[in-house]
Amino acid sequence: MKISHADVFVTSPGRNFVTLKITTDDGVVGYGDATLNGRELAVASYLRDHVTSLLIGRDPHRIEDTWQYLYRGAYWRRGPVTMAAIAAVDVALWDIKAKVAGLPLYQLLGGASRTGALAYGHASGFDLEALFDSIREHLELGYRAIRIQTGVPGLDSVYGVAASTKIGERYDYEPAQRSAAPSEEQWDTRAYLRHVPTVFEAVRNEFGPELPLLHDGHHRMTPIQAAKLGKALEPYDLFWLEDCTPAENQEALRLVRQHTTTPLAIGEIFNTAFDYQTLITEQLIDYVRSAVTHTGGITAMKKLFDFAALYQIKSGIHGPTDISPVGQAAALHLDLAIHNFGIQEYMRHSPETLEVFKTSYSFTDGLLHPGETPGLGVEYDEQLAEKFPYDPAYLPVNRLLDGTVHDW
Ligand code: KDG
Ligand code: MG
Repeated sequence: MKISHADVFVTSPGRNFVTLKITTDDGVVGYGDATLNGRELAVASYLRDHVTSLLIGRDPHRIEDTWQYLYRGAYWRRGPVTMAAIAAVDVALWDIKAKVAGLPLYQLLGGASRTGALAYGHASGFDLEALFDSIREHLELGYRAIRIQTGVPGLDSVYGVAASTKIGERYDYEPAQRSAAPSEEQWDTRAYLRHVPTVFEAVRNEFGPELPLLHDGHHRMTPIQAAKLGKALEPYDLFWLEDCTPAENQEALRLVRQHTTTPLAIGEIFNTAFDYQTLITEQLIDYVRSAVTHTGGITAMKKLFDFAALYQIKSGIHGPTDISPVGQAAALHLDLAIHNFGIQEYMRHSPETLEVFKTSYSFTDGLLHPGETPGLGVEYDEQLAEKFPYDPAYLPVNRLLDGTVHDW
């Protein structure tokens, strides 16, 4: 069996996605997600201009060898563009292998370790009333764990707060705005630190102690500010506090950890296991947040989770709507198979997205399941996808009140 074609598709059914399709000489097709929010065309070019021709004639079953060939062979290692491109190839080859075996992918990863993957959804609101409505709506949909993001008094827009909290309108907070340049937002950490604990107190009073609650700090705090927030949130028993600092400085988390028992999750902008080396070996975090799509695919993520398992650190795979349904399905197969599963992020893709990407995963009683279709269980409708051409969109830029550019 040999790879005969490798094609890259860019489409925008509600938002931009990059998809790699690998076809074998006997007609088996595998898909990989190569979407990098706001930088989509860079990954499409990396694949089209430097990778697809190298795949033709290769044995699709040699997944590890192909991974090493692309990673080591390029000489230039790591980085979001490279690792998203490698991830797309890797996931497409796993899709092919599982289809040839006639098995859902999770069976090739060791089989199911659980009945389904606990998923968390995104509730948000500028004020408590809107936030509570959003939480109730998520509970009605069956969510059993919920991320809480709120407005901050004095700030017009805040990361993670949807324009509408009604699911089906603009419930999916989409930070990437369709325009030729990024929008700009404002930020005030002191106002945020004063406000957030009062919101969690109100949510616990209204919804009780059982519901797992999460919060995303989106890299906006210094280590000492993050330590302060972690301490302040301890009475509200968070499932995790995510991305409390910009963690390319891994040592920063040592300081946070010394001050708080609030569990820490990090890694949605990481792209290799090396980004976690200190965090894992020193047990400075509790959850690994990488996306399959951005961290080298199933092959790299399985190794990363096995490494984390040695230190009792669990998974919390990144699953916003800018991960395509192909990337989300890949995550679900891993979630079902690995022992150290923690939780899976699950925002809902728009109806247009789900018409282009036909999925076989399901959501029942708060648990996601990848389904039993051989392979990943996702089909891509090429003809329909052509009706949604690429439309530039950028993530925002954030500034402090005095105009200084800040992490967003
Ligand atoms: O592309 C950026 C988004 O994926 C990111 O902002 C979402 O922080 C995020 C999350 O936790 O889902
Ligand atoms: Mg996040």
